[in-house]
Amino acid sequence: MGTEYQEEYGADQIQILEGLEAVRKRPGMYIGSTSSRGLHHLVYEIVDNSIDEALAGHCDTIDVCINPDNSVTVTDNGRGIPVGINHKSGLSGVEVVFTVLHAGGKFGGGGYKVSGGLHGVGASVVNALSNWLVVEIYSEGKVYEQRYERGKTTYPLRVIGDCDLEKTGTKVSFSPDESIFEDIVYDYDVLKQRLREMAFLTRGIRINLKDARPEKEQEKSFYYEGGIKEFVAYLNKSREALYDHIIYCEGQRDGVYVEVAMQHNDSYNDATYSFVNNITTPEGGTHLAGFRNALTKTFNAYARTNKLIKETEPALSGDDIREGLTAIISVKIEEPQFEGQTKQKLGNSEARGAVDAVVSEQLTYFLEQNPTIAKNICEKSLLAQRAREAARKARDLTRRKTALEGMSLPGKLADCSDKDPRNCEIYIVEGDSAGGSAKTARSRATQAILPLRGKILNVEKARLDKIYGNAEIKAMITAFGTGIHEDFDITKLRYHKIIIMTDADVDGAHISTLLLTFLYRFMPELIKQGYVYLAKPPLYKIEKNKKVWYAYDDPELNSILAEIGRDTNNKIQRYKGLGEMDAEQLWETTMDPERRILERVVMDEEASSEIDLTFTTLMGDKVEPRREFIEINAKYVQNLDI
Ligand code: TTJ
Repeated sequence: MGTEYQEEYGADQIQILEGLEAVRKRPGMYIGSTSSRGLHHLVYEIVDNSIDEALAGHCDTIDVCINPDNSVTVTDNGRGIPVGINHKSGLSGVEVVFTVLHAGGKFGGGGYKVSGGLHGVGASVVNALSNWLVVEIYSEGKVYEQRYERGKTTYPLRVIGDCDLEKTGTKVSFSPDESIFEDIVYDYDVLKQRLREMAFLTRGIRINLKDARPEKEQEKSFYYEGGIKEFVAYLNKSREALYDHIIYCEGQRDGVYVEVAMQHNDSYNDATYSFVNNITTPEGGTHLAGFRNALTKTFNAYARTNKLIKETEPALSGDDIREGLTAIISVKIEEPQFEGQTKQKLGNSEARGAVDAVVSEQLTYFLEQNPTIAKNICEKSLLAQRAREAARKARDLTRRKTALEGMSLPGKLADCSDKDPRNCEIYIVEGDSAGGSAKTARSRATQAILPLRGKILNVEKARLDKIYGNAEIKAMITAFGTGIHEDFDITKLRYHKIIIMTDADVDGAHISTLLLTFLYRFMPELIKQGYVYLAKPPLYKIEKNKKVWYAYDDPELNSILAEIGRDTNNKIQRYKGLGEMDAEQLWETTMDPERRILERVVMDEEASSEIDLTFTTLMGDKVEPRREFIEINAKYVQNLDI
């Protein structure tokens, strides 16, 4: 049967096999990488197909299940992938979808196919990168099935049973190929975040996620009637909103479907996230530019007309209006063009005009209808304008100072002697006493120490002028050498390792988070390029017969005790802070490059709205969401890689 079937295959089939072989040879070209990120992309790739069916108006529920064998099953209640024979290839529609590269959704039906970017490469790529894949289609009272192995068809589409006439849909299970991926274990939380985002971006869809692996059983359902309006509410949940309403604009122009939702809060950050065909565009692009233009233009026009700004006063800048703004821009385009180094920036010029037109028109109307909200936003923008002016003056002053005095490093910095940044590290140390030990302990050639006193300024809750006036922040900026904001120049970075060293307790964790918040908001490139680390001091010192061990967590303590025997001669000391270690111990355990543990701080740009939420929740004013957040999700610290 196998050979007979293969003989029926002609040139088309040979091409198909070559196509999928290319995917297996260079998987990174198709799914970005073979790391955990690529592994999770497989799921999004499949779910995208069901989302497309939902956008076409034929599907309202998608189930995603992580199975006990770590395969994944995606089920929808759409019309089902066509089971009929495609005349050109002689294959069933199903087989075309799973074996022909770039065939996803391109046939029949006039459906609105919106995939793009890294996604939208099609189900055939998932198939090629799976050990096995099984698809079932429910259509016209029959259940169809086909199975593939490493992308290769094992038998033609067949009927395996009957089902209810009303039941329609598609079910796909696949098992990622462990010879392709670095790791094939799915992370429930990673899928949860992305599926939640997909649900926000597709109003009215229900997405159910289930983990069926023993010991890991859990499930979650996402359904947002308000779509991106609820996304904005979710991002603002740990903030004080400036007004209750969530401003919403929607429209279509030049083949671009535009949706925008926004609401200001009392913070000073711009939390705008843009998407194209449900894919995040961390580098923005034409849709974001159109939005910003419309926002600036519309608010200035309103403020002038209503005499909120005098004729003699300068216009509000975009930054002023976006201070404390949370916004989602979501566009859908038939053929998105992605630009930039990482292909995360939308290039289609028609998107600029479409977003600009839709937002300008509807926002103008909204402001006219809601004068109280309009005035509220304009007043906040005017305050932002004044603070920005004050900050600019403060910055000019420090700039002039450094120009006059040369690069004057902060007095508290104990710098290293080596001047090659690649060899140099700077330890940011909490408190003067630990700072003192670190200065004694360090290797002078390559390790610099900057002690910071007491609590660090929470940049989530301070305006720019206050931030630039803060002594600890000024010390860090001058020590790093890169400058900040528009002056930021990573090539001037004086240390290729910026190491945050704080006590291993709650206060220490808080200080680390404050420092990371500052770096994330003001010098994100440092994190993106992997220059930021957390030092990991030991939690325990164990002594027995004059021998010493250090344990960095409880499991390690237990394994050391198991090894040396639990007896009364053991002396176990629980370190409460860095201050309890003398310089030698600090060197041995936390600073010696040969022995220390460093955690590199990583940032998943595709998850930036979640990272943002992490910082606002951890650092914001509202206590309730913070508690909930810490309880369910110590995630952000766990996100740090060794
Ligand atoms: C395409 O146009 C004709 C009617 O069916 C349309 C279709 O293919 N719908 C569809 C595909 N619904 N769901 C899918 C699908 C679902 C999964 C889980 C995986 C794949 C590859 C497709």
